[in-house]
Amino acid sequence: GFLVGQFVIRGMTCAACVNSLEGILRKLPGVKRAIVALATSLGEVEYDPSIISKDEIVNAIEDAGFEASLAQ
Ligand code: 9UX
Repeated sequence: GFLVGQFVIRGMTCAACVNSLEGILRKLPGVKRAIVALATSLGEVEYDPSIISKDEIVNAIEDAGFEASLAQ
């Protein structure tokens, strides 16, 4: 089944950052849903752990130019 991961994302400074990052996350294989909040620096991603891991999601966020860590 799907899991939900929460990530702390640093380095987002405008709404376009949020939209861009959400688009990148939603295109990742295994990602079903992605919501990013600028005000709280948090991202929530629903994903299939048989296809993608939390660490791979962190790496994708960092490849997009932000700093990411696991929130839980
Ligand atoms: Mo806004 Mo984010 O101009 O990298 S898109 S700061």
